[in-house]
Amino acid sequence: MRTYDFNQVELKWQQRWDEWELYKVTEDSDKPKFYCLEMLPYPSGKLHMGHVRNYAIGDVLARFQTMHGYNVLHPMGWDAFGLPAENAAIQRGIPPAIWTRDNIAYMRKQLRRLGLSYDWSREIASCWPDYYRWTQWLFLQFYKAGLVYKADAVVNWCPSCATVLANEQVVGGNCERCDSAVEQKHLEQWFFRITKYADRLLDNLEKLEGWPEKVKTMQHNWIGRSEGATIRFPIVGTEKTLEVFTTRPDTVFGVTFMVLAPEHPWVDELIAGVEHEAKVREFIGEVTRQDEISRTAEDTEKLGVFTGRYCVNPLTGDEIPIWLGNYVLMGYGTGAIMAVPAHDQRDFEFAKKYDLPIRQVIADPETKMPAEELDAAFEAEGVLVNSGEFSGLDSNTAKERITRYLEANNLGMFKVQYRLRDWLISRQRYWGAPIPIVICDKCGLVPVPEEELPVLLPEDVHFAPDGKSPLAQHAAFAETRCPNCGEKARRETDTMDTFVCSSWYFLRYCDPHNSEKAFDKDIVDYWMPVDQYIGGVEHAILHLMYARFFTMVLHDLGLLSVEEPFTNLLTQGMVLKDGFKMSKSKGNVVDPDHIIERFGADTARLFILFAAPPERDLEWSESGVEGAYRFINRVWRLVQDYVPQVNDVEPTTKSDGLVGEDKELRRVMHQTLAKVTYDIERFNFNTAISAIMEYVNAFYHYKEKGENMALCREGLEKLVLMLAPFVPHVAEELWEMLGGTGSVHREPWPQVDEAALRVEEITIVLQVNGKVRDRVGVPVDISEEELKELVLSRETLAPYIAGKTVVKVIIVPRKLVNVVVK
Ligand code: ANZ
Ligand code: ZN
Repeated sequence: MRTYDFNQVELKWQQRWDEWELYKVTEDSDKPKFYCLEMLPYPSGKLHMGHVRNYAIGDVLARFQTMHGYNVLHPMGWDAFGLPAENAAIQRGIPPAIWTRDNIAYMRKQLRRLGLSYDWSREIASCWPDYYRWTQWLFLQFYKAGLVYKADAVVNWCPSCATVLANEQVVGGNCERCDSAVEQKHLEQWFFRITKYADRLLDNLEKLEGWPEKVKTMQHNWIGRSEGATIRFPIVGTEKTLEVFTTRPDTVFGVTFMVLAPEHPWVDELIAGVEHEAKVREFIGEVTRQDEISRTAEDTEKLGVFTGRYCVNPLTGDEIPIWLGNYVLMGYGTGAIMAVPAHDQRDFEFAKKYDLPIRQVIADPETKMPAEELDAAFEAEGVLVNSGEFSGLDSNTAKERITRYLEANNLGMFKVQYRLRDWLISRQRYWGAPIPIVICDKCGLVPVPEEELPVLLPEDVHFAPDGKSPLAQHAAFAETRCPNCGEKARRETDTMDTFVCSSWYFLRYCDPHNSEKAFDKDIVDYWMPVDQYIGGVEHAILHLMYARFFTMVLHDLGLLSVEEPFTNLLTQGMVLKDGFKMSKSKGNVVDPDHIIERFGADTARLFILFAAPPERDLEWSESGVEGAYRFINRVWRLVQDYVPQVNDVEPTTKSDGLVGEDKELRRVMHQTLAKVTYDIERFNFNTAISAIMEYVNAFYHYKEKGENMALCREGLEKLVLMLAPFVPHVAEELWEMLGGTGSVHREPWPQVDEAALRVEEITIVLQVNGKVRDRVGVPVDISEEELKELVLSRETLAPYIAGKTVVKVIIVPRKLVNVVVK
């Protein structure tokens, strides 16, 4: 008897798969396609368990769909630009290109060792010139379409990483990566005009039926659509009107002051020459050193200063003071607000602190009366009071009427405002795709001609943590000639946010070697959309939003047909150890390499898939891993025990003629198959595996007495086929032992024989005091208790039993029931 040697088995089959090019796919119009995609990893050095989980889930699905006759695209690649490579260069003097290349080589080996069914001929890395050439080309298409612009921006600046950070990369005022305090800084930056797509990104969410609700809610809130109005307040003594955005035009009669963001462009002009100008300037200095997040935090003290200027409330005619305040941000609406302290808590706190008037204009719809005194803002909607001709209206009607009044009098208009900002894509870093633009003194910003792409990233750069991009100091890169006028000019030395690179990689996988285009439209149209996308929930907002945006733009540019990239999305849970996410700092990391060394890839995969449903967090368990290993051994022995007896036998195909234990085993077999099929389709891998385990128990049980080899043959084949997506190597080995030729992964998924599911019925004779009174059909496996109950409640026997006492019920199994009455 051969023992299970996982190393020998796994390496043998991995080598065969390579030789056979088993996972290589091409477009095939005769087959339905299935695009199974897992989020590509950052090549940080080594795989962690989260990767293993993510990829094991995808692999089950890819293999399952292949067995269902789909032409499955299952690719893998590397999100290879980014900061860690540069930090390694600064700290350890290894060039980013080398560091990245070595990490990719190591991690690729790890992925192969896990036996994942990737078509490696489609591998891509975002840092390879034949990839970023097309990232740059896409940038230029966006540029031509007016979806890219350069503008001065106040940006989050990490002094330690010396780079601009997106708002989302600032956590609690600190850099997400290195935790240093983030500063605010003015810089010329490149933006993608994603706000142009805000409505579509929002509206389409409804159509994404295969996405988790929680992810859609997060995107919904991120886009943050608000309906309201802009209202213009004339500034006293000038020709200017101050415009605000409000969601509550119904409260306009309650405005008692105005607040501008300290960065508002009119501040300088407004305060020039006012008495306490110096004091105001000091305040501005203080606030602009605070970051946005702490400025707007609920518990941050509302601080402000009076500008010395007034404007007019266009509805009441009142003159009201203009203040500056820390809680108003330049990046939202118009950077100015009308303050309604009676109905907005922030304004309320501000008014209390600076002793500004509070006027209630919305009353509780029950009492319809203003309160004597408010101890907090009344923020709900209600009935208007103290609001002239609009008093008595409910908030909703008033919003509409007041907005119409403003529009009619040219004082404002209906407005939809989004929280979503344009996407800041430039980074003052080296290890990224260079932005393909030349800056010419005469011609301005000039796109690099497409035929000159890629703008290659030089490898001989000098790193110093001095806050400047190494590219800017690299003369051979930075100095160039203007493509337009031929004069000396400089290259843009900013590189692109890595999220740009990962916003279209799923398209390049479809046509990865195209040297003429980013991708061929027909080919992309064959594969897209991705049928199943699998990844971490940490990408619920940015990556998924950006990828959707890219797909919509490329659709609009006629480069592909779909408009949404991902039909179904699965966000997998974390891998925990002792209740915490595995992390170096907690010291609770389990290294996939060690698990594979001790138990093999099949065991690692089986454990991870069995331990929890994919969406839930998974608690690592040593004994669970051992259990998975034992189960594989148990299957191994079962098959071995039957080989070679079953090898030249034709498998059963029908339950006709089978009786007793034989018939029962075949029923369990097909019932298991039905359940496993149903469960895999719903990602309930854990319950699918436990059904297979029960089936194996039933098989061992049968083995003690049953000897129908045709039935065993069918049973073992089904077992190996059902296991194939989960434990692909050992399934191949067992398939081969059973005499299979070729790969088990090219076999069709077995069909459930509905007839086999039927529970066998037998006819029982019913007697009362020994006289036959009726007959009844019951399942073979009915218990004596159930049978007794059924008989005593039977109507046909009632006339013979009614009013009498049942003395006993005699049961002759599978034949007869005799009720004895007195
Ligand atoms: C007057 C008012 C009265 C407001 C009231 C609210 C309640 P959302 O829902 O997020 O769109 N606002 C507008 N621009 C702002 C900025 N740049 N910085 C800080 N706050 C700003 O919120 C819109 C509301 O947030 C606006 O409606 C405005 O305050 C404030 F009883 O205007 B409201
Ligand atoms: Zn020029």
